[in-house]
Order: sequence, then C-alpha cells, then structure tokens
Amino acid sequence: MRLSLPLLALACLAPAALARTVRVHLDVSLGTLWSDGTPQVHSALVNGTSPGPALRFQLGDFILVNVTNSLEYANTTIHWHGLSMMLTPLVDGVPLVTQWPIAPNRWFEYGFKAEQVGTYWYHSHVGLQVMSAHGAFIIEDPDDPYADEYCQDVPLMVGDTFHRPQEKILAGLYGEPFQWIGTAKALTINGKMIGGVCNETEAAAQEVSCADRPADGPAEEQPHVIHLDYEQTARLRWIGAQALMYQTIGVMNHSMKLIAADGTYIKPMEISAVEIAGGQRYDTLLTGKSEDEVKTDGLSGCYFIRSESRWRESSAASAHLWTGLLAYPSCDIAKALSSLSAATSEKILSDAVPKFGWLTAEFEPLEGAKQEDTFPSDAEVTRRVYIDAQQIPAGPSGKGSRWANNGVVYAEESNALQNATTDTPYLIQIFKGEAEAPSYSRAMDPNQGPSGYDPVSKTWVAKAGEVIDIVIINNASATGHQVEVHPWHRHGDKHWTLASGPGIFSDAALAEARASGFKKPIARDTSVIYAGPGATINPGELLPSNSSGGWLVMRTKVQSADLGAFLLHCHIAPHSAMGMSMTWAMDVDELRTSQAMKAYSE
Ligand SMILES: [Cu+2]
Repeated sequence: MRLSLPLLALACLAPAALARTVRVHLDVSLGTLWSDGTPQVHSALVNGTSPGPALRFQLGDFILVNVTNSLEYANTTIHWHGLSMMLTPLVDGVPLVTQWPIAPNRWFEYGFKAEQVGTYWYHSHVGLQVMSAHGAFIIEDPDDPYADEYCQDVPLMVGDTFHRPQEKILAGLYGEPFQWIGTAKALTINGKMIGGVCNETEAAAQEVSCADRPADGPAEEQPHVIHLDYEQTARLRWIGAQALMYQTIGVMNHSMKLIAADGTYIKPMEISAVEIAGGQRYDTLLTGKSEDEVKTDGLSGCYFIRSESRWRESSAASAHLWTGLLAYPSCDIAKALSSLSAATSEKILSDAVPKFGWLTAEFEPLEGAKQEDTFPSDAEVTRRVYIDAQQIPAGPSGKGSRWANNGVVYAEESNALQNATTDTPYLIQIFKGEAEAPSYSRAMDPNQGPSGYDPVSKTWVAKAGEVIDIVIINNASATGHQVEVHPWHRHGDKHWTLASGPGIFSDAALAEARASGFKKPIARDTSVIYAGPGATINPGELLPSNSSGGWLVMRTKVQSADLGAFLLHCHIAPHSAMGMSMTWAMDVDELRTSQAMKAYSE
C-alpha cells in the first residue's frame, strides 16, 4: 500500500521538455455522424471521427502535419486555431489567402513550431467543414503554474448538431431565397450527448434510415464520461467547436476554477458554469468532492454535465441538454444514463437571462505567469479602424443574404465547392509582387475610402510595429433588424480585448467601459461582441436598421515576427461562410522584400 503514493506522484510529473520533431497524419473524409441519435450524412471527419484525434505537443516541438483530402465533393485545408504562425504564414490553412486549397485525393504538408503553450484546436477552413472536421490541439507548458494541482487533463470539444448535410446547409445559405441553418437540434460534448433519439423524418430527408445506425455501437453513441477519483483535480479544457450556439456549461453540484482563456493564463475565478462561444477556449480546474460529500449529495456519485444555449433562443427543449457525465468510483454509469431523460426546457444554470459580456470585463492576466506579450499602452496606438458588421440582402432578387464588413462581403464560395482553383492566394500574390496584391499605399490613400482598406485587393493592410484599435460595430441586420452575438477570431496573432459595451460606440462609452472593467486586458484570439438593446434575446425590442446593438475594441499589435495574410472573422460558421470575414495583410512591403521572401522568389 505504501508504494502507491510515490507512484502516483510520479504519474503527475510533466515529462521533461526536449526539442523534438513530431509527425502527424490527418485525413479528412466523409462519414455519417449519429451524435444525438439522428444521422448527419456527409459530415467532414478527421481520421474517421468527429472530433478528430486530440493532438498534444511540447513547447518547442517542430510539428509536421501531412493532411490528405479524402473528401469526394470538396477541397479542404486545416487551420491551427489560435497559433501565431510565427514566421510560417504559408501554413495558416486558409484557402486562397495563405494557400491553394487541397483538392480531393491530394495532400498538403503543414510545418510549424509549437511557440505558445495552452489550449488550441485545429479545424478545416473550407465551407462548413469546421462543423465536424476539428480536434483539440494542446501545447503543454513546461512551467505550468498549476502542474502540481491536477493529474488528469481532459479536452472537451463543445459542439452542436443540425441534421442536414453540410453542403446542403451551405447551398441554403447562398440560396435565393436565403435559407438559414436554423437553431441547433442538440448540443454536444466531444460529439456526444445523453438520451438522443433518432428522428425518422430527418433521417429519411437525408436518404438514410434510423435502422442504418451501426449495431455494434460506435463510440459516438456514448456520452463523454469524466472519471474522477475522490478529492482529485481534473483540468478541463473547454474548446468552442460549435458552429453556432453560444453555450453555458456546468457540472451539477460542482464549481470550477477558471484559469485560462484562449491559451492565456488569467487571474483565477471561481465559476459555477463556463460561457463559451465558437472559437473560444477556457481551461478550468475541477476539484473532486470527498467520499463523504458525495454520499451526502445522494446522487450515487454521478454528476451530469449540462449544456444550455444562451443569446440565441430555441423553442425546442433540445437546446437545454445533459451532455456528459462526471463519474466518481461509486457511480453506476449505465444505471445513471438509463434513468435520465435528455431534454428539459428549464434553464437551470446561472444567468438564465444572459449577462452582457459574462465575466470578461473582470478578466486579468495571471500575475507572475510567463505570458507571450505585454499589453500595448494607449500611447502606443497608431490608429483606429472601424468595422461596421451587418447582415444585408443579396443577389439579383434581393432575397439572398450575406454579411458585410464596411459593405465588403468576403467570398470563399467561388472555390469552396470546386475541386481545383486557378486563383492565386493573397500571400503568394504578395510574394510575387503582383499589381493586384494588397498595397499599403493604396490602403492609406484617403481618397480610397475608409482608412486602412485597399479596395483593389479587398484587404485591410497594416505595417509592422503598428498598434491598431479595431472597433467592431454590431449593427442591426438590414433584413431582420435583429442584433446577434458574434465571436470575432483573429488569425496570425492574439489581440487584446480592450473593452466592449452595449449600444452606440463613442469615446465616452469606451472610457466608461474601461473605468468600470477591463482594467488589465488579456491577450486572446477570439473575443465576443455582445448585443445590447434589440438583440435576439429581446425579440420584441428590435432596433432600426443601422443602429448598433453593441461594440468591441480589439487592440492588435502587428509584430514583425507575425507577418502574413490573416483573416479576422466571425467564428459562427454560417456567418463566416456568408462573408463575415476580412483579410488583413500584415506588412506586405516587408514580406515582399525580406530575406525569406527573396529566397522564395529566387
Ligand atoms: Cu457572426
């Protein structure tokens, strides 16, 4: 018995960091998912599953990922969400921005260094494949300040399901009349939830039957179970891989310690549930109860994980779900699962009426932790760029719909559904010095329109060393007048969430928000723009078109090591596909003339 203690201590030690080269192979293919009981045919999978494998690396690893495209109908790419792509902008994985997309039966080799510790993820960046072609990407920290506190490390991919093939959803989004994806049929964790039943009508609409479900029970059918011993601590890495639904997630009768956001350590906060939007990550520590406490609770050691939608309401009870299970040694898992009915329409987690901004105004970096970047002061800001984001009518009939940033609609659809393309990616245009390539001088020409935008290449252009406050304005839709909640994700480097607020943006509103919160902004890669009056949460209070329901300021520093062509986009998959995305060209002149690029052109 005495031997077990030192053995346990050994198991908790982090492995010594060594410089390594690590090779991974990811294959993107098509398959049918049964996450919530109803099939979803033609789902893009990674290595045959969704989520794909959780990848783990050590800081300093050189990572080589060979991606093969086994999709029959579409191109693909893989994006490394949250990683800076320092000096490797060609492998950021965005079709026709950083690379030619990978055609069916072709492959692409991604190579980059693990430069940042924390919780990240990978996903396809073509069409709506991100909905299922994704997985965790974790870089372990040799100086993890919490290393002694936990023995178990659990990636939890937060998801949602829609019961229609991705290419049909995409065709509907681009259709006239425009057809919205609709609210999610279910919320999931690691591609699973509890008590799903097969909807025969929805299965038949996809030309399959509920009886086609594999009888041997694929892993997708069982909910995710976290096995926890009494008084032990698990690090839970919540990864916002959902296509649409903003969610709040809690473990019944347990609180958690929130320790990191998008790979940045923050001053710990005790929370009862984590609120997460698509693209975001939160790390929490969950400490197990004692055996006595578990007995007192009278739940046989089985504590369900609860996922509820926020900001986007659903009439279906399925928006509020039991999605996983925390099981102590005394838990009889089969019995617990069979005794639980999946859906209830009741909201039982905190903030049933969502609170603007959740806790983000209180986030501060963890003092003493080794963090990558320091917050640039107001004096360092070189300019401010305003982005008016709005849903607009589109197409000859006016019955289509797109999302526009300052009136510009990003278009990926021209290449997403084809098998090959002859267009040249922005980054290659820059390297070659082509006339149509992004141009800083055009972008800064006041006669060309809003500062920072190059209308010829349709890109926003910046220079190394600049610190730019990007002010996103959450305009009411020009079609339906509603205001939604959007997670804005910047590729290429993190930004600081300077502040956000409801209503119309002004310097006074910014000053007020910073006086009451956002004292020490944190660096992250996905910040939510919330919706104040007129949001979908209050459907009776619609704003007139062109009124703002909220604003967000993302402070961005263009670092000389992080140059390239990078997207800044909404991480709601259908919004991004509908054009809610911008290409930012970070120092095209430097890229064109630097030694590395000279080598490219020779
Ligand atoms: Cu959006």
